Amino acid sequence: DPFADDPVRHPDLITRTMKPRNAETPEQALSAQFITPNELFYVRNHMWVPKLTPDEAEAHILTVELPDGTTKEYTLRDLKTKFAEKKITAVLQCSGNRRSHMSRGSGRATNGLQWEAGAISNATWEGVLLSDILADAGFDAATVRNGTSEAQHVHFSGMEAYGSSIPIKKAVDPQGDVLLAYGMNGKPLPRDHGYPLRSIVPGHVAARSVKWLSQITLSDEESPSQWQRKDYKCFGPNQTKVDWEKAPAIQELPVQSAITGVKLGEWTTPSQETSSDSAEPAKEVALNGYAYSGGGRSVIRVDVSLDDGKSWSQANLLPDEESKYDGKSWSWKRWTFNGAVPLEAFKTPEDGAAGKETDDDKNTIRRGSARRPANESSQHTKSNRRCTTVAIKATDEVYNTQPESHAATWNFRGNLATAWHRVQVCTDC
Ligand code: MTE
Ligand code: MO
Repeated sequence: DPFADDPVRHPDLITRTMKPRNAETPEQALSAQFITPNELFYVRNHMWVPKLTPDEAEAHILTVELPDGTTKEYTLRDLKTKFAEKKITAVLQCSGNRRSHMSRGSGRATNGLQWEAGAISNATWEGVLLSDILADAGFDAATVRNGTSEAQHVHFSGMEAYGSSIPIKKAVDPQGDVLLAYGMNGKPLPRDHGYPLRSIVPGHVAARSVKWLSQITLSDEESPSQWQRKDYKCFGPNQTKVDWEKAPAIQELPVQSAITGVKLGEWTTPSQETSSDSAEPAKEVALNGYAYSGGGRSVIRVDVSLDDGKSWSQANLLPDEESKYDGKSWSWKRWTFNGAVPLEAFKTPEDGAAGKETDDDKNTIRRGSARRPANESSQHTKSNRRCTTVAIKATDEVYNTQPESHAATWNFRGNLATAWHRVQVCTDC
Protein backbone atom coordinates (compact mmCIF):
# COMPACT_ATOMS: atom_id res chain seq x y z
CA ASP A 1 0.00 0.00 0.00
CA PRO A 2 1.85 3.12 -1.21
CA PHE A 3 -0.42 5.21 1.04
CA ALA A 4 0.54 3.40 4.25
CA ASP A 5 2.95 6.21 5.19
CA ASP A 6 0.57 9.09 4.46
CA PRO A 7 0.40 11.61 7.32
CA VAL A 8 -2.48 11.81 9.77
CA ARG A 9 -4.97 14.48 8.81
CA HIS A 10 -6.82 17.00 11.01
CA PRO A 11 -10.32 15.64 11.77
CA ASP A 12 -11.99 18.91 10.75
CA LEU A 13 -10.83 18.65 7.13
CA ILE A 14 -13.67 17.38 4.93
CA THR A 15 -12.44 14.21 3.26
CA ARG A 16 -13.32 13.64 -0.39
CA THR A 17 -11.01 10.65 -0.97
CA MET A 18 -8.62 8.80 1.37
CA LYS A 19 -6.22 7.22 -1.16
CA PRO A 20 -4.95 9.49 -2.52
CA ARG A 21 -5.83 11.96 0.14
CA ASN A 22 -8.08 14.79 -0.89
CA ALA A 23 -9.79 17.00 1.64
CA GLU A 24 -11.26 20.45 1.75
CA THR A 25 -11.13 23.23 4.30
CA PRO A 26 -14.32 23.46 6.39
CA GLU A 27 -16.47 26.51 5.65
CA GLN A 28 -15.97 28.24 9.01
CA ALA A 29 -12.19 27.98 8.64
CA LEU A 30 -12.30 29.61 5.18
CA SER A 31 -13.53 32.89 6.60
CA ALA A 32 -12.52 32.72 10.27
CA GLN A 33 -8.96 33.85 9.54
CA PHE A 34 -7.18 35.62 6.70
CA ILE A 35 -4.40 33.02 6.90
CA THR A 36 -5.61 29.42 6.78
CA PRO A 37 -3.94 27.37 9.54
CA ASN A 38 -1.56 24.73 8.10
CA GLU A 39 -3.57 21.81 9.45
CA LEU A 40 -6.80 23.11 7.86
CA PHE A 41 -5.30 24.05 4.46
CA TYR A 42 -7.05 22.00 1.75
CA VAL A 43 -5.17 18.94 0.48
CA ARG A 44 -5.08 17.81 -3.15
CA ASN A 45 -2.87 14.82 -3.83
CA HIS A 46 -2.80 12.73 -7.00
CA MET A 47 -0.60 10.08 -5.44
CA TRP A 48 1.01 9.13 -2.16
CA VAL A 49 2.93 11.52 0.08
CA PRO A 50 6.75 11.15 -0.08
CA LYS A 51 8.39 10.71 3.32
CA LEU A 52 11.74 12.29 4.29
CA THR A 53 13.48 12.55 7.64
CA PRO A 54 14.69 16.06 8.64
CA ASP A 55 18.26 15.02 7.67
CA GLU A 56 17.12 13.72 4.30
CA ALA A 57 15.17 16.93 3.84
CA GLU A 58 18.22 19.18 4.41
CA ALA A 59 20.18 17.09 1.91
CA HIS A 60 17.26 16.92 -0.55
CA ILE A 61 18.52 17.85 -4.01
CA LEU A 62 16.82 20.15 -6.48
CA THR A 63 18.21 19.75 -10.00
CA VAL A 64 17.91 22.66 -12.41
CA GLU A 65 18.31 21.79 -16.09
CA LEU A 66 18.94 24.51 -18.67
CA PRO A 67 17.83 24.34 -22.34
CA ASP A 68 21.32 23.17 -23.42
CA GLY A 69 21.06 20.18 -21.08
CA THR A 70 23.52 21.42 -18.48
CA THR A 71 22.41 20.94 -14.90
CA LYS A 72 23.09 22.49 -11.54
CA GLU A 73 22.17 20.94 -8.21
CA TYR A 74 21.08 22.65 -5.01
CA THR A 75 20.48 21.03 -1.67
CA LEU A 76 17.68 22.43 0.46
CA ARG A 77 20.45 23.70 2.76
CA ASP A 78 21.97 25.61 -0.20
CA LEU A 79 18.65 27.23 -0.97
CA LYS A 80 18.15 28.26 2.65
CA THR A 81 21.67 29.61 3.24
CA LYS A 82 22.90 31.02 -0.09
CA PHE A 83 19.90 33.01 -1.27
CA ALA A 84 17.74 35.82 0.08
CA GLU A 85 14.61 34.57 1.80
CA LYS A 86 11.31 35.95 0.57
CA LYS A 87 7.84 35.68 2.13
CA ILE A 88 4.75 35.80 -0.03
CA THR A 89 1.17 35.55 1.18
CA ALA A 90 -0.77 33.81 -1.57
CA VAL A 91 -3.91 31.82 -2.21
CA LEU A 92 -3.82 28.36 -3.73
CA GLN A 93 -7.03 27.38 -5.46
CA CYS A 94 -7.66 24.07 -7.20
CA SER A 95 -9.19 24.33 -10.67
CA GLY A 96 -11.93 22.05 -9.32
CA ASN A 97 -12.98 24.33 -6.47
CA ARG A 98 -16.82 24.53 -6.41
CA ARG A 99 -17.11 21.73 -9.00
CA SER A 100 -20.14 20.31 -7.15
CA HIS A 101 -21.84 23.69 -7.56
CA MET A 102 -21.35 23.40 -11.32
CA SER A 103 -22.76 19.85 -11.36
CA ARG A 104 -25.82 20.76 -9.26
CA GLY A 105 -26.32 24.23 -10.70
CA SER A 106 -26.30 23.05 -14.33
CA GLY A 107 -27.96 19.71 -13.62
CA ARG A 108 -25.14 18.03 -15.58
CA ALA A 109 -22.55 15.71 -14.08
CA THR A 110 -18.86 16.66 -14.25
CA ASN A 111 -15.74 14.48 -13.96
CA GLY A 112 -13.55 14.94 -10.93
CA LEU A 113 -13.67 15.41 -7.20
CA GLN A 114 -16.96 17.04 -6.25
CA TRP A 115 -15.50 19.85 -4.16
CA GLU A 116 -17.70 22.37 -2.42
CA ALA A 117 -16.21 25.85 -1.84
CA GLY A 118 -13.23 24.66 0.23
CA ALA A 119 -10.58 23.72 -2.36
CA ILE A 120 -8.95 27.10 -1.74
CA SER A 121 -6.80 28.42 1.12
CA ASN A 122 -4.42 31.28 1.88
CA ALA A 123 -0.97 31.03 3.49
CA THR A 124 2.31 32.87 3.92
CA TRP A 125 5.02 30.95 2.10
CA GLU A 126 8.73 31.24 2.92
CA GLY A 127 11.36 30.42 0.35
CA VAL A 128 13.60 31.77 -2.36
CA LEU A 129 12.63 33.44 -5.64
CA LEU A 130 12.71 31.11 -8.63
CA SER A 131 14.12 34.03 -10.66
CA ASP A 132 17.16 34.15 -8.32
CA ILE A 133 17.80 30.41 -8.70
CA LEU A 134 17.45 30.48 -12.50
CA ALA A 135 19.92 33.37 -12.67
CA ASP A 136 22.35 31.50 -10.41
CA ALA A 137 22.00 28.37 -12.54
CA GLY A 138 23.15 30.43 -15.52
CA PHE A 139 19.92 31.34 -17.26
CA ASP A 140 19.94 34.84 -18.75
CA ALA A 141 16.52 36.44 -18.18
CA ALA A 142 17.38 39.19 -20.70
CA THR A 143 16.89 36.62 -23.47
CA VAL A 144 13.23 36.34 -22.42
CA ARG A 145 12.77 40.10 -22.60
CA ASN A 146 14.47 40.44 -26.01
CA GLY A 147 12.78 37.39 -27.49
CA THR A 148 15.86 35.22 -28.06
CA SER A 149 15.27 32.71 -25.26
CA GLU A 150 15.32 29.05 -26.24
CA ALA A 151 13.32 28.24 -23.14
CA GLN A 152 9.61 29.08 -23.23
CA HIS A 153 8.43 27.00 -20.28
CA VAL A 154 9.64 25.98 -16.85
CA HIS A 155 8.74 22.43 -15.81
CA PHE A 156 8.39 21.45 -12.17
CA SER A 157 8.67 17.74 -11.28
CA GLY A 158 7.64 16.25 -7.97
CA MET A 159 9.24 13.25 -6.26
CA GLU A 160 6.18 11.00 -6.74
CA ALA A 161 5.78 11.64 -10.53
CA TYR A 162 3.45 14.65 -10.67
CA GLY A 163 4.59 17.52 -12.85
CA SER A 164 3.42 20.64 -14.68
CA SER A 165 4.85 23.84 -16.14
CA ILE A 166 4.49 27.61 -16.30
CA PRO A 167 5.48 30.12 -18.99
CA ILE A 168 9.09 31.32 -18.73
CA LYS A 169 7.91 34.94 -18.51
CA LYS A 170 6.19 34.32 -15.18
CA ALA A 171 9.21 32.36 -13.92
CA VAL A 172 11.88 34.98 -14.57
CA ASP A 173 9.78 37.99 -13.55
CA PRO A 174 10.99 39.00 -10.06
CA GLN A 175 7.57 40.65 -9.62
CA GLY A 176 5.93 37.35 -10.58
CA ASP A 177 6.93 36.18 -7.09
CA VAL A 178 7.27 32.51 -8.03
CA LEU A 179 8.78 30.90 -4.95
CA LEU A 180 10.60 27.71 -4.19
CA ALA A 181 9.05 27.41 -0.76
CA TYR A 182 10.27 25.43 2.23
CA GLY A 183 8.13 27.20 4.84
CA MET A 184 4.40 27.67 5.39
CA ASN A 185 3.08 30.12 7.97
CA GLY A 186 6.40 30.13 9.85
CA LYS A 187 6.77 26.34 10.01
CA PRO A 188 8.46 23.84 7.71
CA LEU A 189 6.09 22.77 4.92
CA PRO A 190 3.81 20.04 6.26
CA ARG A 191 4.22 16.71 4.43
CA ASP A 192 0.81 17.01 2.77
CA HIS A 193 1.82 20.38 1.34
CA GLY A 194 5.14 19.37 -0.19
CA TYR A 195 7.79 18.82 2.49
CA PRO A 196 10.55 19.67 2.05
CA LEU A 197 10.18 21.91 -1.06
CA ARG A 198 7.47 23.05 -3.47
CA SER A 199 6.91 25.70 -6.08
CA ILE A 200 4.39 28.43 -5.31
CA VAL A 201 3.06 30.19 -8.40
CA PRO A 202 0.94 33.07 -7.08
CA GLY A 203 -2.08 34.05 -9.15
CA HIS A 204 -2.02 30.79 -11.12
CA VAL A 205 -4.06 27.62 -10.72
CA ALA A 206 -2.64 25.55 -7.84
CA ALA A 207 -1.85 22.66 -10.21
CA ARG A 208 1.33 24.62 -11.10
CA SER A 209 2.49 24.80 -7.46
CA VAL A 210 4.27 21.45 -7.49
CA LYS A 211 4.88 19.71 -4.18
CA TRP A 212 7.90 17.55 -3.21
CA LEU A 213 9.80 19.43 -5.90
CA SER A 214 12.93 17.64 -7.13
CA GLN A 215 13.58 18.93 -10.65
CA ILE A 216 13.18 22.15 -12.65
CA THR A 217 13.61 21.90 -16.43
CA LEU A 218 13.74 24.81 -18.87
CA SER A 219 12.28 23.82 -22.21
CA ASP A 220 10.86 25.12 -25.47
CA GLU A 221 7.75 23.01 -24.81
CA GLU A 222 5.20 22.69 -22.02
CA SER A 223 5.50 19.82 -19.57
CA PRO A 224 4.40 16.61 -21.31
CA SER A 225 2.44 15.49 -18.21
CA GLN A 226 -1.29 14.85 -18.37
CA TRP A 227 -1.72 17.57 -15.74
CA GLN A 228 -0.34 20.06 -18.24
CA ARG A 229 -1.61 18.66 -21.56
CA LYS A 230 -5.00 17.39 -20.32
CA ASP A 231 -7.07 17.64 -17.15
CA TYR A 232 -6.68 21.37 -16.46
CA LYS A 233 -8.29 22.82 -19.57
CA CYS A 234 -11.79 24.14 -20.31
CA PHE A 235 -14.06 23.61 -23.31
CA GLY A 236 -17.51 24.79 -24.36
CA PRO A 237 -20.67 23.41 -22.70
CA ASN A 238 -21.46 21.42 -25.89
CA GLN A 239 -17.97 19.93 -26.28
CA THR A 240 -17.48 16.48 -24.82
CA LYS A 241 -15.23 14.86 -27.46
CA VAL A 242 -12.37 17.29 -27.53
CA ASP A 243 -9.06 18.02 -29.14
CA TRP A 244 -6.92 18.64 -26.07
CA GLU A 245 -4.28 20.48 -28.09
CA LYS A 246 -6.77 23.17 -29.06
CA ALA A 247 -7.23 24.61 -25.58
CA PRO A 248 -4.50 26.28 -23.53
CA ALA A 249 -3.63 24.90 -20.09
CA ILE A 250 -5.20 26.91 -17.28
CA GLN A 251 -2.62 29.27 -15.79
CA GLU A 252 -3.93 32.55 -14.28
CA LEU A 253 -7.26 32.11 -12.52
CA PRO A 254 -10.50 33.99 -13.18
CA VAL A 255 -12.44 35.86 -10.49
CA GLN A 256 -14.12 33.70 -7.86
CA SER A 257 -16.12 34.14 -4.67
CA ALA A 258 -18.16 32.07 -2.25
CA ILE A 259 -20.46 32.34 0.71
CA THR A 260 -18.98 30.46 3.65
CA GLY A 261 -21.39 31.42 6.42
CA VAL A 262 -25.08 32.30 6.66
CA LYS A 263 -26.76 33.31 9.88
CA LEU A 264 -30.37 34.37 10.23
CA GLY A 265 -31.24 36.71 13.09
CA GLU A 266 -34.45 38.22 14.43
CA TRP A 267 -37.55 39.35 12.64
CA THR A 268 -37.52 43.14 12.70
CA THR A 269 -40.45 45.46 12.10
CA PRO A 270 -39.32 48.86 10.83
CA SER A 271 -40.88 51.73 12.76
CA GLN A 272 -43.26 54.03 10.85
CA GLU A 273 -40.94 57.06 11.23
CA THR A 274 -37.77 55.48 9.78
CA SER A 275 -39.40 53.60 6.95
CA SER A 276 -42.66 54.97 5.65
CA ASP A 277 -42.84 52.77 2.56
CA SER A 278 -42.24 49.36 4.10
CA ALA A 279 -43.75 48.50 7.42
CA GLU A 280 -43.24 44.82 6.51
CA PRO A 281 -41.27 42.65 8.89
CA ALA A 282 -37.84 41.54 7.67
CA LYS A 283 -35.48 38.76 8.74
CA GLU A 284 -31.96 39.84 9.68
CA VAL A 285 -29.29 37.97 7.76
CA ALA A 286 -25.51 37.93 8.22
CA LEU A 287 -23.31 36.48 5.48
CA ASN A 288 -19.57 36.04 5.10
CA GLY A 289 -17.17 34.55 2.61
CA TYR A 290 -14.14 35.02 0.42
CA ALA A 291 -13.39 36.53 -2.98
CA TYR A 292 -10.28 36.10 -5.09
CA SER A 293 -8.95 36.77 -8.56
CA GLY A 294 -5.90 35.37 -10.33
CA GLY A 295 -2.99 37.11 -12.02
CA GLY A 296 -2.44 39.42 -9.05
CA ARG A 297 -5.69 41.28 -9.80
CA SER A 298 -7.30 42.38 -6.57
CA VAL A 299 -11.00 42.08 -5.86
CA ILE A 300 -12.53 45.55 -5.72
CA ARG A 301 -16.17 44.72 -4.92
CA VAL A 302 -18.48 41.93 -3.77
CA ASP A 303 -22.16 42.29 -4.68
CA VAL A 304 -24.86 40.57 -2.62
CA SER A 305 -28.43 39.81 -3.63
CA LEU A 306 -31.03 38.61 -1.12
CA ASP A 307 -33.62 37.90 -3.84
CA ASP A 308 -31.70 35.69 -6.27
CA GLY A 309 -30.28 38.45 -8.40
CA LYS A 310 -33.17 40.89 -8.75
CA SER A 311 -31.66 43.56 -6.51
CA TRP A 312 -28.15 44.00 -5.18
CA SER A 313 -26.14 45.66 -2.42
CA GLN A 314 -22.46 45.58 -1.54
CA ALA A 315 -20.60 43.54 1.06
CA ASN A 316 -17.88 44.98 3.31
CA LEU A 317 -14.38 43.94 2.28
CA LEU A 318 -12.24 43.28 5.36
CA PRO A 319 -8.98 45.27 5.43
CA ASP A 320 -6.87 42.11 5.67
CA GLU A 321 -4.18 42.28 3.06
CA GLU A 322 -1.08 43.50 4.77
CA SER A 323 0.92 44.03 1.61
CA LYS A 324 0.58 44.27 -2.12
CA TYR A 325 3.54 42.96 -4.04
CA ASP A 326 4.55 45.58 -6.59
CA GLY A 327 0.89 46.30 -7.14
CA LYS A 328 -0.01 42.61 -7.29
CA SER A 329 -2.51 41.06 -4.97
CA TRP A 330 -1.98 37.34 -4.39
CA SER A 331 -4.39 36.81 -1.49
CA TRP A 332 -8.11 36.50 -1.17
CA LYS A 333 -10.33 39.13 0.37
CA ARG A 334 -12.75 38.18 3.10
CA TRP A 335 -16.12 39.91 3.11
CA THR A 336 -19.09 40.28 5.44
CA PHE A 337 -22.64 41.43 4.85
CA ASN A 338 -25.44 42.36 7.23
CA GLY A 339 -28.90 42.95 5.86
CA ALA A 340 -32.53 41.99 6.17
CA VAL A 341 -34.74 39.91 3.91
CA PRO A 342 -38.30 41.30 3.62
CA LEU A 343 -41.03 38.80 4.47
CA GLU A 344 -42.37 38.97 0.91
CA ALA A 345 -39.08 37.65 -0.50
CA PHE A 346 -39.54 34.32 1.30
CA LYS A 347 -41.26 31.81 -0.96
CA THR A 348 -42.37 28.19 -0.58
CA PRO A 349 -39.18 26.10 -0.95
CA GLU A 350 -38.54 24.20 -4.14
CA ASP A 351 -37.91 20.83 -2.52
CA GLY A 352 -34.86 19.09 -3.90
CA ALA A 353 -34.44 21.71 -6.60
CA ALA A 354 -31.27 21.12 -8.58
CA GLY A 355 -28.50 23.57 -7.87
CA LYS A 356 -30.04 24.88 -4.70
CA GLU A 357 -28.44 24.77 -1.32
CA THR A 358 -30.47 25.24 1.76
CA ASP A 359 -29.61 26.77 5.03
CA ASP A 360 -31.30 26.69 8.37
CA ASP A 361 -31.02 28.91 11.39
CA LYS A 362 -28.08 26.96 12.78
CA ASN A 363 -25.54 28.62 10.49
CA THR A 364 -24.80 25.54 8.44
CA ILE A 365 -25.05 25.56 4.69
CA ARG A 366 -26.93 22.49 3.58
CA ARG A 367 -26.27 20.56 0.41
CA GLY A 368 -29.51 20.19 -1.52
CA SER A 369 -32.11 18.04 0.13
CA ALA A 370 -29.97 14.88 0.31
CA ARG A 371 -28.83 15.35 3.89
CA ARG A 372 -32.15 16.47 5.26
CA PRO A 373 -33.78 13.73 7.38
CA ALA A 374 -37.04 12.47 5.88
CA ASN A 375 -39.15 13.48 8.87
CA GLU A 376 -37.76 17.00 8.73
CA SER A 377 -39.10 17.72 5.26
CA SER A 378 -42.55 16.51 6.22
CA GLN A 379 -42.37 18.84 9.22
CA HIS A 380 -41.58 21.65 6.85
CA THR A 381 -44.63 20.92 4.75
CA LYS A 382 -46.78 21.35 7.81
CA SER A 383 -44.91 24.41 9.05
CA ASN A 384 -44.59 27.81 7.43
CA ARG A 385 -41.11 27.13 6.13
CA ARG A 386 -40.21 29.68 3.45
CA CYS A 387 -36.98 30.24 1.54
CA THR A 388 -35.14 32.85 -0.46
CA THR A 389 -31.97 32.49 -2.49
CA VAL A 390 -29.04 34.71 -1.66
CA ALA A 391 -26.45 35.19 -4.39
CA ILE A 392 -23.02 36.78 -4.52
CA LYS A 393 -20.51 37.75 -7.16
CA ALA A 394 -17.17 39.51 -7.07
CA THR A 395 -15.53 41.98 -9.46
CA ASP A 396 -11.78 42.42 -9.81
CA GLU A 397 -9.69 45.47 -10.61
CA VAL A 398 -9.98 45.06 -14.39
CA TYR A 399 -13.77 44.69 -14.00
CA ASN A 400 -13.87 40.99 -14.73
CA THR A 401 -16.80 39.43 -12.93
CA GLN A 402 -18.45 36.04 -12.47
CA PRO A 403 -20.97 34.44 -14.84
CA GLU A 404 -24.59 34.17 -13.70
CA SER A 405 -25.05 30.49 -14.43
CA HIS A 406 -23.01 27.33 -14.26
CA ALA A 407 -24.86 26.08 -17.35
CA ALA A 408 -23.10 28.76 -19.41
CA THR A 409 -19.60 27.69 -18.36
CA TRP A 410 -20.21 23.96 -17.83
CA ASN A 411 -17.34 21.86 -19.10
CA PHE A 412 -17.09 18.09 -18.77
CA ARG A 413 -14.03 18.26 -16.50
CA GLY A 414 -15.84 20.68 -14.20
CA ASN A 415 -12.96 23.15 -14.15
CA LEU A 416 -13.23 26.80 -13.10
CA ALA A 417 -16.72 26.75 -11.59
CA THR A 418 -17.04 30.46 -10.95
CA ALA A 419 -20.75 31.22 -11.42
CA TRP A 420 -22.51 33.34 -8.79
CA HIS A 421 -22.61 31.41 -5.55
CA ARG A 422 -26.28 30.94 -4.69
CA VAL A 423 -27.48 29.57 -1.37
CA GLN A 424 -31.06 28.88 -0.45
CA VAL A 425 -31.84 30.33 2.98
CA CYS A 426 -34.93 29.07 4.79
CA THR A 427 -36.85 30.03 7.89
CA ASP A 428 -40.29 29.66 9.43
CA CYS A 429 -42.48 32.61 8.54
N1 MTE B 1 2.26 18.46 -6.63
C1 MTE B 1 2.54 17.15 -6.56
N2 MTE B 1 3.82 16.76 -6.49
N3 MTE B 1 1.56 16.21 -6.55
C2 MTE B 1 0.23 16.59 -6.63
O1 MTE B 1 -0.64 15.70 -6.62
N4 MTE B 1 -1.38 18.43 -6.87
C3 MTE B 1 -1.54 19.77 -7.45
C4 MTE B 1 -0.59 20.76 -6.79
N5 MTE B 1 0.76 20.23 -6.75
C5 MTE B 1 -0.09 17.97 -6.73
C6 MTE B 1 0.98 18.89 -6.69
C7 MTE B 1 -2.89 20.30 -7.34
S1 MTE B 1 -3.99 19.86 -8.54
C8 MTE B 1 -3.23 21.21 -6.38
S2 MTE B 1 -4.79 21.86 -6.33
C9 MTE B 1 -2.26 21.65 -5.36
O2 MTE B 1 -1.03 20.98 -5.48
C10 MTE B 1 -2.79 21.42 -3.97
O3 MTE B 1 -1.88 21.88 -3.02
P1 MTE B 1 -2.15 21.62 -1.47
O4 MTE B 1 -2.42 20.14 -1.29
O5 MTE B 1 -0.96 22.09 -0.76
O6 MTE B 1 -3.37 22.42 -1.12
MO1 MO C 1 -5.94 21.06 -8.20
